[in-house]
This record gives sequence, structure tokens and C-alpha cells, in this order.
Amino acid sequence: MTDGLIPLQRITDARGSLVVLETGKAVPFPVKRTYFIYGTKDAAPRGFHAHKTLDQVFVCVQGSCDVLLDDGKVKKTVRLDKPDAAIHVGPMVWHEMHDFSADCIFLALASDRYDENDYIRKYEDFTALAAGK
Ligand code: T46
Repeated sequence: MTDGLIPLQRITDARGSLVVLETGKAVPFPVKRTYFIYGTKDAAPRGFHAHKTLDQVFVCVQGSCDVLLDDGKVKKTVRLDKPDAAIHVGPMVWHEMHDFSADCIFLALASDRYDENDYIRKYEDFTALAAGK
């Protein structure tokens, strides 16, 4: 479902740190869209969907959150709490983001443009599709 945390190249010098997300290296697809989430209110959870075809890489460039991943068989939670560690979430993985820190900036790199038809937003639809029904 996910290979776990992807270490990102971090270059630190006397001026501070620079972290690299590069297609073909940490990002296993050409990036067509980037978005970020910040200013989360009362750690309100987000996500609660799977994508039919979209590949994404997520990183908390500031702060932290927990990402619950569910492929219909196995559930696991990955904590994102470093600006130099990302996760890859592929198609047909139900994902939820929980416990955002107040300062969290959650960055997403996506393999395609926004398309609401690519979302599976009902968990029962997801489990049926994941089971091949
Ligand atoms: C995901 C998780 C990690 C757009 O118009 N364009 C966009 O590129 C995106 C991402 C969203 N939107 C609209 C759709 C909704 O009206 O922004 C609104 C909020 O989106 P949503 O409720 O889907 O937000 P999250 O945080 O639950 O999910 C988002 C992404 O949508 C999703 O692809 O994997 O972050």
C-alpha cells in the first residue's frame, strides 16, 4: 500500500536547510499539481476518500499530522512530523489525515489535475471497489 516514509534529500548549511522533492527520485511520477493545507481548525480531520487513479506524495513541511491508510485489507497510520520525510499514496488507498498540529503545513504533490470524478468519498463504495465487486 505504501513503502512507508520516503527520506527526502536535505541540504543544510550555515544559512539553513533546503529539501528536494524531485520526479524520478523521491517522487515516482511526473507532478501535474501541487496544493497545500494549512490553518487547520481544532485539528479537524480531513481526507476520508480514496482516488481511483491519482498518485500523490505528502509531506508536512511544518508541524505534524497522522495519515491513516487503508487499502481495503490492511490499515496503518503513518506520522508525518519532519520536513524531510514524505509518503507516497497511490490509487485505491483510503486516506484520512488526523491530529494536525496548529502550525501544520501539509504539502501534496499530485500526478494529475483536480478531478472530482476521481474521488471515492463513500467508504462503502471504496470497500466494494477494493474487493473487486
Ligand atoms: C487528498 C487529500 C490529502 C480543488 O478545487 N482543487 C484541488 O486541487 C483540491 C485538492 C481541492 N479542491 C476543492 C475540492 C473541495 O471543494 O477544495 C475543496 C476541499 O477539498 P477536500 O475536501 O477534498 O480536501 P481534503 O483535505 O479532504 O482532501 C485533500 C485533497 O482533495 C485530496 O485529493 O488526497 O487532501
